[in-house]
Amino acid sequence: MIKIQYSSEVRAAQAAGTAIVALESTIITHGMPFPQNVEVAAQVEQDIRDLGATPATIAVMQGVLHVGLEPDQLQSLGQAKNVAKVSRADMPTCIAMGKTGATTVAATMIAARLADIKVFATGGIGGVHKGAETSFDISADLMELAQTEVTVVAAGAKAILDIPKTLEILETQGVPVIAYGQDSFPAFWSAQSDLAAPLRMDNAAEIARAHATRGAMGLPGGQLIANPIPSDAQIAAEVLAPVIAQAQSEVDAQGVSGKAVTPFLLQRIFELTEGKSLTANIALVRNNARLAAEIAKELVALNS
Ligand code: PSU
Ligand code: MN
Repeated sequence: MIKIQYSSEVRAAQAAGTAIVALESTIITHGMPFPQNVEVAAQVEQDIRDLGATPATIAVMQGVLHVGLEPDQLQSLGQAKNVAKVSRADMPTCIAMGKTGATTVAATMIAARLADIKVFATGGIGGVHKGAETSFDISADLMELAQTEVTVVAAGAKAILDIPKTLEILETQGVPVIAYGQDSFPAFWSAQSDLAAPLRMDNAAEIARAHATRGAMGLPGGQLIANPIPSDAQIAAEVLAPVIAQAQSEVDAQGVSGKAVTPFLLQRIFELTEGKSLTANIALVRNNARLAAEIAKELVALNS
């Protein structure tokens, strides 16, 4: 078994059998600028603690897989330059070479399962990129959801992605996509989209039971919980559409490809909205962390 370095609070929660929520670190290093990235990461952790659960931010630091970061480790990761973005393909190589890497949704799910953590909160997942019919750019996050038993709470997917194709891949892969408390699939910056979500649940206990039922049936894979952004934090789709179109045209013009695409788009959208995208992002990540904490607590209750 791979060596895992647990934070002191995660170790205590594991010993006590209390609820733990995994958090990713690519959102810290490649999704938000310093210093807001560290402030938000610390705030999201505190939101989880305030609900009586324990946060476990996941990252590879100098070749060691960390599940839960101490405050000084979070600080140094948030300020580090040239941190690798590690997904399923890169996490073992990053560990083997003694490097530092921030984990994507896929890699965070892998680490969460190794640590027996069942629930994970993030902002948005990776998905099928626009133009995937020629670029073949489909995030490894989708295949991870099909094979790793973690419930992932996200605010849907960003409009930088082709959302209908993303939903189709998830359906093909047998991933339950569950909108929380509404019928439509949320569109990250907007609570509603004109796409119906495949499934709907209205409380954390139902989501926990569905997670446990999948496990009891021996089905591999997790669940995607699509939690709408709080209505007061939304940004209208009309405002973002031209921004996304511009960012996407820069990707095409500059030949950005592979794992650089998503960080490039996120950074350009932040710049082009003069930071407004970040304010919305913070509100929805915190909202997702709170729902994840409730689901994790329900799972503990089910198993006791
Ligand atoms: N989408 C967002 N914010 C993010 C990411 C995606 O709205 O921070 C990050 C996550 O870590 C996700 C990764 O797992 O980007 C997906 O990258 P790719 O598209 O290269 O698989
Ligand atoms: Mn990609």
